[in-house]
Amino acid sequence: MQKHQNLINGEWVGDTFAENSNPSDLTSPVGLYARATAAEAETAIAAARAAFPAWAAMPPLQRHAILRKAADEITARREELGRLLSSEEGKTLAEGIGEAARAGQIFDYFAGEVLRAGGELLPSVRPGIGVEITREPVGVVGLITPWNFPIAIPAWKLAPALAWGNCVVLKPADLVPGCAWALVDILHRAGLPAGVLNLVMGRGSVVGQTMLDSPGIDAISFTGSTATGARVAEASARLRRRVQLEMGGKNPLVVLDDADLAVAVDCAVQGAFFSTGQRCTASSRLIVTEGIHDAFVAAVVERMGQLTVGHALDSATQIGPVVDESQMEQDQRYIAIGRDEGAKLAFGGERVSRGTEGYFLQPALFTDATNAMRISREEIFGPVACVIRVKDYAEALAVANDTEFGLSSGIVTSSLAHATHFKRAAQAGMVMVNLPTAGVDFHVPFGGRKASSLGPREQGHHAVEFFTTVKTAYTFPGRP
Ligand code: UN1
Repeated sequence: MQKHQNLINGEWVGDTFAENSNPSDLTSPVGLYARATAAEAETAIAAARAAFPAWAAMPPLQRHAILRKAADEITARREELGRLLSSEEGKTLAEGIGEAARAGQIFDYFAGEVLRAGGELLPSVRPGIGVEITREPVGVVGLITPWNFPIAIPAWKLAPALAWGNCVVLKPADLVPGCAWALVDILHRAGLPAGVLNLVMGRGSVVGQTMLDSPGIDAISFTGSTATGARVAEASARLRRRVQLEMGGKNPLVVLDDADLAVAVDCAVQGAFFSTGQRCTASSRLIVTEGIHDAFVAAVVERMGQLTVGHALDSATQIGPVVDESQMEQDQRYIAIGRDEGAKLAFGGERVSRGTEGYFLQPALFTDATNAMRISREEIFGPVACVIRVKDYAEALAVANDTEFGLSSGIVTSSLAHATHFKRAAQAGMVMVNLPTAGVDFHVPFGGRKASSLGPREQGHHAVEFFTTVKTAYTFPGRP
């Protein structure tokens, strides 16, 4: 099996490796990937610090060229990268290739942002004085990325960090080091100077903890669970470090009586079960008004019966495996909890076997759920959704907002009045009308409210808020 080392200060290093497993086929691991020690993580942080002044001062056209070159290689290799992604994470090949292509688009976009960096020029309130507002890189940025988007999330944190002149220490999720390694290899060969980008694959308790405790890291961008996010925030507060946290979701999809049934079913099935439901933007609460409720449930159940669950690389597969044993246990535990709470399991929920040894789970739909049940309140992060029946739009909106989370919120309706009201009243960072709650563009802000997010938005130009710091300079040119 091929061995993949960590990149620290421009060198590939490390001699302890762990197997990267394939959730579709536990007998065919993806490769061996290094596990960094705490000392290696410290070295990576120091290398990033040392590389920062020269990288921040590098002429924009050179930075642009490196990111552009990386974008081109990612795009050209999207099928191979997609296959690697689907092998290590388990989403279908079509989803894997789509995600790899998205990573290429993200680098392309941020290569352009390098050249668009600018500032503001204002007259002072005092005569004869000018004020310049400019942005500077933050310094050394720590990126901690989750397993469910093995290439897109590293890309959407790395590209803006590098574009705006920061140095990076990247710690990808332990379960999916493969795509992060491939991305770092591409960027390294595209010409990044030594130390500008360091890859420290390994355990959260070792590598992640070292990053949290290090005053050498000026900012941390994290995507993952709400519980881990809270630890990142606490450790960072002690060090007065900037944080950007993207955490859980319990996203509502409201379906009103006036919805087009086919659109509603499509949004629900896509949003709840595609990517095996392993998205913080997944629609896990389907809030349905009583006039359409029975027809909607019947149509969703029928569609679910047609979904093919199987090996991620099999072209017929629509729902790949669950990522690993502990996520499988969590999904099944919540399915049991839902039953105990009195919700009705209308479809699926059983572990199924296929030709290979993997974590295959039939997507599950609960009906007769209330918004007070644990299955309606806690993030499951699997292909499990519940239907909550409501009287009318007003009740639907109240239920949609009655959650500790606030990432994405969707509505299916043909009423302009309801759609418009919902866009304003939904307590979420993102609102989708006649679209699934999951699946976002790469060039506009991404993020949520309440327990879902903390700090400035990711993606698009808005990412500038996190990856740069503002300087206000006053000049009095007429003064001798
Ligand atoms: C999407 O829905 O297209 O972890 C992206 C997640 C999110 C990304 C979702 N940060 O699921």
